[in-house]
Amino acid sequence: MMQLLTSLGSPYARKARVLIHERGLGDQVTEVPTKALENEPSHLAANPLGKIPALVLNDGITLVDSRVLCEYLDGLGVAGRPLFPAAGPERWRALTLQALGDGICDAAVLLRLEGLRPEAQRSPMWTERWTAAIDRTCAKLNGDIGLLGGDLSIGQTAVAAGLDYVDFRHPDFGWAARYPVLSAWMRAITGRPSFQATAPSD
Ligand SMILES: N[C@@H](CCC(=O)N[C@@H](CS)C(=O)NCC(=O)O)C(=O)O
Repeated sequence: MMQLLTSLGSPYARKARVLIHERGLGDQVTEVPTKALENEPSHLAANPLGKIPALVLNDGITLVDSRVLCEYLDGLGVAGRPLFPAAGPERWRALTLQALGDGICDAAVLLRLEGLRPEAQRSPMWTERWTAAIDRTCAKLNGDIGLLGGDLSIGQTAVAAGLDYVDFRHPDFGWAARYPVLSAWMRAITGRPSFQATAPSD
């Protein structure tokens, strides 16, 4: 059995959890709840960066970074369609969307960490920059919703995981009210059983 070091709140790990559901891999992967900031020795042995997700394969080799391990798992899929298009423009669209979705997560995680610092130590400059990055990405996708069309891809999965994480950690961000086209797309994708089964929680 492969082991996915994961948490219920991580938007990066959620991509893998959605993919496992969509690609029929539930009986090949065990989820190992892992608190990223607690530096458990088994976690650091698997990933010296101390980040989740990480995937320990049956032969003990470990894959790190959600982009890497998601593509590996997709190659093992036994149900549904691949989330990583094999080649051509569709592949680059999916990978670019994945980078935008992960980038929303990066900015939202940094905003959260900034918010946990004592108020006097918070940086208005960085707070503004990360907020603007998320908002611009939402505006871009809202204005060009065709980018998010077609069969479920790792790109769509990453964007949805990122936006759901924004709502989870920053409920007052308000992107859905400002970007109704994107919000309608989000309602549809998060209605899938794979997203329903993996909604973020603490
Ligand atoms: N690029 C990485 C990002 C992973 C990441 O930053 N995960 C967070 C949890 S949501 C984490 O482990 N943070 C702990 C740390 O940065 O030390 C991926 O896609 O897997």
